[in-house]
Amino acid sequence: MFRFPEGFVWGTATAAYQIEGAARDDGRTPSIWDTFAATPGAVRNGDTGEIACDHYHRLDPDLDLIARLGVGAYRFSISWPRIVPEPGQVNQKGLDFYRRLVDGLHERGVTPYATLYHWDLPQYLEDEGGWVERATAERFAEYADIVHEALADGVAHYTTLNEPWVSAWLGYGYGWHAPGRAEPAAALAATHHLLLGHGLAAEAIRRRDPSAQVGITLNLAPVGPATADPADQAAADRMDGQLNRLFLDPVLRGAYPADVVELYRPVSDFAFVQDGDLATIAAPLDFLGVNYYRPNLAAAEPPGADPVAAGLRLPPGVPVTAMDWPIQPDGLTELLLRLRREYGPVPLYITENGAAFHDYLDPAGRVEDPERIAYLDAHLRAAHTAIGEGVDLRGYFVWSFLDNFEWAEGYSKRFGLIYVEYGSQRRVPKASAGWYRDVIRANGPA
Ligand code: GBH
Repeated sequence: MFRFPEGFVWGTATAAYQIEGAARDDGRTPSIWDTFAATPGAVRNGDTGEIACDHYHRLDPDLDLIARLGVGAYRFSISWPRIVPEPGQVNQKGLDFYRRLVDGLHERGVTPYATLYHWDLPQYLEDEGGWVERATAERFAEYADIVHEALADGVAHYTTLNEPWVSAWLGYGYGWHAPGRAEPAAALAATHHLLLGHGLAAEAIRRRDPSAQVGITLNLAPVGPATADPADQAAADRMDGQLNRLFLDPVLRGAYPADVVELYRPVSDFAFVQDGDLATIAAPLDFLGVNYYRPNLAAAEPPGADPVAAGLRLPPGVPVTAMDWPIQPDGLTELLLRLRREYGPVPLYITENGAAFHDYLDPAGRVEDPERIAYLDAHLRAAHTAIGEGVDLRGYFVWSFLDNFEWAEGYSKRFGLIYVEYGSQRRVPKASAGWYRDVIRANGPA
């Protein structure tokens, strides 16, 4: 009953800064996350990605664990400061690591899906203004070109950016993520330059290989009003505008949403948008990556306050994960149907879905995580429902392969299918890893 289409891609995902460690090895220079994590008070418990899961030094055993999960695909990201450690330099040792990763996946029958940017901007670029500056979009396209030249024969699928909303708004708008700036005008400029970087990078990759599969991954959430009060509905429209449509509309329709431009008129005139930019940004995608964790509930924010940062509410009585995110799988069906209805038939992948729970290694050496199994099972069923309604969903990647550095939450939140004991770096597959293996074997949940 829950069989997925023939050829459906089953995968799992990670990001470079969250797992690699080896922050100073083989010529890597700091990213904005090294700098931010070293700032007192920025990350819970003062955690950093300096060692993380030490994946950089444990590549082969980790590849064996990926193979044992039975996945057909592995989504990873490439660390920009490993590849371009100084302006204008190319670091062969950095490229070699990803070459070993890609070759190791192929040897094990796993298809690589590479993400070019999962939030680790070289610090030297931030020192020049980071994503607030147009030049960063151009530097990103050059970096994409270098990576593609090195890996083209091994990687067919590229995601330019992971969740540009998070980079722009958590990084430059609210200061909760690196680089820790809290200026809405900077977040808007960063939004545009990230999207321009996506467009320019896609162009660079397609110039070398017109058959490359190039997409972008967005964090998307359906947004509803907290009450029937029209003021809450208006707040939900603003939240949806900033979180979803500010990214979907330029990429899939070639225009910024007029209501969002109007909302931010007091802080920005959008003068950073130059002739031709939107055509670059809106070049057809080979796929759209969707990261889904939870739907959002909006209440009227105080005048002038940010609609997302100030308007978010929790639905009463709904169970939550260890992140305090409500568990609402129906939101995934709703989101996928909306994408199809409002943005047309672009091929979709769920490039992330998963949950943190309070996992622990029991005295018998096992990690029992029935809540994660229930979460993943329910979300797969929700995705299957959308496919039944005509959504062109091509694959699903569990976040995450390993427990890892959960950004501002440090190591306190565990999303992995595999438990990581950080002191010893011992890996223990959780019960959910065995469950996922069975799902993949049967091409759907039992
Ligand atoms: C993803 O981010 C990341 O890609 C991944 O690296 C990370 O480890 C994983 O998820 C788990 O966090 O709820 O309205 O305040 C997800 C980030 C969380 C997206 C917070 C937007 C903020 C909007 N998301 N959410 S809101």
